[in-house]
Amino acid sequence: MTNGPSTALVQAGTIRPEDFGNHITRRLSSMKGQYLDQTAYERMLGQEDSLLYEVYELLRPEKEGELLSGLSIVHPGKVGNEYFMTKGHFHEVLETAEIYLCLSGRGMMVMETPEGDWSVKELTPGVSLYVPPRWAHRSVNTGASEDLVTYFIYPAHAGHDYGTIETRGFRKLVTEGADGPQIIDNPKWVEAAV
Ligand code: PAN
Ligand code: ZN
Repeated sequence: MTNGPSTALVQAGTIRPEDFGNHITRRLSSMKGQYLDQTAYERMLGQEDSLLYEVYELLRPEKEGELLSGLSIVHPGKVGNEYFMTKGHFHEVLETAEIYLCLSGRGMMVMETPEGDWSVKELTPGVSLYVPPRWAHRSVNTGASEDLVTYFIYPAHAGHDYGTIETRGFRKLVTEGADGPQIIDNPKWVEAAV
């Protein structure tokens, strides 16, 4: 597991850890209710509150006109059959987009809109992904042993709505099947109250 931004980047000298003002770490305990296999989740948590992912972000004023950018690093692992993933969110200002560039590792971006559209796109090194306004997004590390490292840029005033996903979940989940990663319906997905 890495303790900082991907070594490739650091060696290239393009992005240095000291450039980032914000370092966010998310552990298993912050993902309560998000993984399908609750028994596996509780069992894992009883052993260790594992580090699932980290975000390094450049500190800029959170106002219109500014951009926030940084690295998202999802570590490899699974809870039951479900891969380590980010919490995922809508932007509080729903009409704001985001660009992701996959730097290393392998994974998927799970996305959906409040209107019911969904999409899952593969992330491999060099893939650039445009997340349009209104689309919630979550990155999933489907690699066996490598970190999934992405570089992201989004409008600084976007804000994060985590509550909607915490309550409802995503419509689709990515689990390990017999032939590798598979997209399944989330049986626990909750339709929004009208
Ligand atoms: C990213 C995400 C980052 C971590 O910077 O915040 O990948 O995911 P969660 O925020 O869902 O925990 C982004 O999409 N910012 O808007
Ligand atoms: Zn976002």
